[in-house]
Amino acid sequence: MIKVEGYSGKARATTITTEHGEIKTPIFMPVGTRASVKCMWQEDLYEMNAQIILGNTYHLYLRPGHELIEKVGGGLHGFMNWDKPILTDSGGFQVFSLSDINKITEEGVTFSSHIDGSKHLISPEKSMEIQKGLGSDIVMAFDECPKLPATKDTLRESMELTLRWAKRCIDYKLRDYQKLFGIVQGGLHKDLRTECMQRLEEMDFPGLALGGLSVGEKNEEMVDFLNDFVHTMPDQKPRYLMGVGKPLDILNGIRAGIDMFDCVLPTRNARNGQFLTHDGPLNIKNLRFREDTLPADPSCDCKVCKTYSRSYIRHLYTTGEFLAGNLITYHNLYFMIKMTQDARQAILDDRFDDYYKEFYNRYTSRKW
Ligand code: PRF
Ligand code: ZN
Repeated sequence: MIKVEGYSGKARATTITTEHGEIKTPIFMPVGTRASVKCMWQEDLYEMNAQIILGNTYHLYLRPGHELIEKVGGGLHGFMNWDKPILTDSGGFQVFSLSDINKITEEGVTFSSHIDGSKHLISPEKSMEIQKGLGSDIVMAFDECPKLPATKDTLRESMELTLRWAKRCIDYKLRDYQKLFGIVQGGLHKDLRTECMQRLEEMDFPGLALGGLSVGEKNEEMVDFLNDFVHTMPDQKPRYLMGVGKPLDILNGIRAGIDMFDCVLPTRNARNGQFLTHDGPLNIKNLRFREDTLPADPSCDCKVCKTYSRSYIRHLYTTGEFLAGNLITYHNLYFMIKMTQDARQAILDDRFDDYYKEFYNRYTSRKW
């Protein structure tokens, strides 16, 4: 399912093939939790060259339900009319971060819905059943994601549970075209991570993800871990860093050898007025932009930056016009996708380190 096209240091460019098309990596995947990338038309996403989007088992199971999505659309692709690849997260992480957990047992996780308080059990089999109904191209195993810091004993126990759940996931019959990714847990301990990865490798998942990062540890600890670990992952399988992150985290991940990323920040922060720019994040609420006629990011060639001034978008934002969220989201996703495309080209030209340094220096040199 993967063709590795080249390395520049540990960074790599690949093509991943799925039922709904190819993904050129490194890639940022916009998050469409509830079958919508918030504020975006699918057309906008095609236009900015989004190659794959993400959906969430937990949310779609609760509303509108995977049965309805399957009945009405034959799956998520038909339901939302998106014909490129889709990856769905398994619900494990969202159950832990959003719901009132009642208990975690060998069987699965019992929780109360964040919407109406109703009680549910998601087990590895239930997560697979939901993701089968959704028909995503890439299905994630059901895992437990402990918050950091945690003791090594806790991390080991959690990792063992994740491995037993992984086995139940891989034994479940999905649709023929669906690819199931295993999730490596184990905190910041290289020995636990290596053991977890080897035991997942014995089950032979077609792709591997790193979970349990960006969950309370220092940023530097995550980056050190990635530099130390990612290059030991199997060469001929996609490598996905889950829920990470900010632009510099992604560049650091690419430098360590990660292929795929997702994060809600570019879309969520957009709705709080934050533009990502080559000179660092900029908040449009700031009074200094009141009469500023420049585009949000003068180095960006997206249609928002070609059309509108900071002053105008600030006005939209401060008066509560919905267009503001739409414009900022569009730019931010364009920015993330362009950044990974430029990184890919730099890898193919074997000049990734120069690209990294240039981006990093400019991004960190100016404070708005
Ligand atoms: N597991 C799953 N989804 C996730 C994570 C995880 O550990 C994270 C952690 N950064 C984000 N999304 N299943
Ligand atoms: Zn722009």
